[in-house]
Amino acid sequence: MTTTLKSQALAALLVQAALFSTAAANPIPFDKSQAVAGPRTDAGTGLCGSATHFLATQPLNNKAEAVAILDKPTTDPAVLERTTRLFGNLNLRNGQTNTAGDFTQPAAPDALLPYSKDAAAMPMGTDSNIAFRLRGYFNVPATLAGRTLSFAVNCDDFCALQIGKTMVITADERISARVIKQVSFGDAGLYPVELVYYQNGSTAFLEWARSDTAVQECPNDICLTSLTDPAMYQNSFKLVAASELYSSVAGTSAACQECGAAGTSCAAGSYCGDGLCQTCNTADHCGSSCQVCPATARQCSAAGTCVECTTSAQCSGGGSCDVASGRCQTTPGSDPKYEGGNGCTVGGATTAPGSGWPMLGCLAALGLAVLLRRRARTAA
Ligand SMILES: [Ca+2]
Ligand SMILES: [Ca+2]
Repeated sequence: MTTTLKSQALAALLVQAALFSTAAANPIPFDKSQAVAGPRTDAGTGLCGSATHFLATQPLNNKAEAVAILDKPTTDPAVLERTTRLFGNLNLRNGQTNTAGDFTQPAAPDALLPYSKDAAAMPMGTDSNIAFRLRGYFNVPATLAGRTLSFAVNCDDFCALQIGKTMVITADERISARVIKQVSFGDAGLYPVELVYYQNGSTAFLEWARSDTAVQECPNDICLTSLTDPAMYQNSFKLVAASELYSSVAGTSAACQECGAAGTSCAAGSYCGDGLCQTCNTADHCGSSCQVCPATARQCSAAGTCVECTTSAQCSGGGSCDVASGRCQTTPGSDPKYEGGNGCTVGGATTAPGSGWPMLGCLAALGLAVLLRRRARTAA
């Protein structure tokens, strides 16, 4: 890029920053209309990342240029190499010095960006020309719903964080590597996230953190103080943890295959959800045919069929789930349709089904009847 182009870009970004500085902090609102499911209770394992080591004809200048690289097929001459996998540690750096960012060892050890010039990088590269896209879900438990949270990114050269359909943060190291934005989730749930990053040359790092309090957004959108500065932020910023990030709506998608761009598709039995190929294991995408489960059977079983329940917690009124049939059963004796079904018959009289002592009594009666019949046969 020529010096003129660079200064023009800088001027445009400065104007943008100045415009934003006049607006008072107003948390970006989210509600369940942007979530894909209710909150998860199992621990997450991180986001899916796709990193491309690209052939640079000139440095990338904005998100759209990075996305264009990331969407290219691996056969494209601009794509030198691509790797996809789970990323649990969103505290990344390249192999150069002065790339620790705000969060680093010993409290928060950094991970190496793919294509860093370091033998430990997976895979190793040149430290330069890296486009990186992380996709997946951020879990909002009931304890975080309704509060004002503060998201912060710190990156070199560029990163952009989107949640649901809303662009939350764009940080450009030429203006400010570090940006803080307040958000508020009205509802608990699983929210799609996408983090796009690129590195042209020299130093490179990417960090995504959160404070569960309303931290003042940076004056002029230029944050000069480290997010880990105890006097400024009272240690309220923590890196977003792997345990609150997911690679799929249900289960995990460790293969991290992206989809949605031209020429991409997902294998049979999987579907493209929020840019990732995911197993058809949800109520809206169930089984080998990836069917939408009907209102009367909104659970997708492990076998890939739509059922009423897979656990008793999904049965209302204290009923229990018969996992084999996937049907909720009411408490025995209270539902006419089960009456007599599990009872035992002694001398033509049906005994009501039950558990515990009544059942033992029933078995004892059966045993006595058999004994009496044998005696009668012996006598005859
Ligand atoms: Ca760091
Ligand atoms: Ca850089």
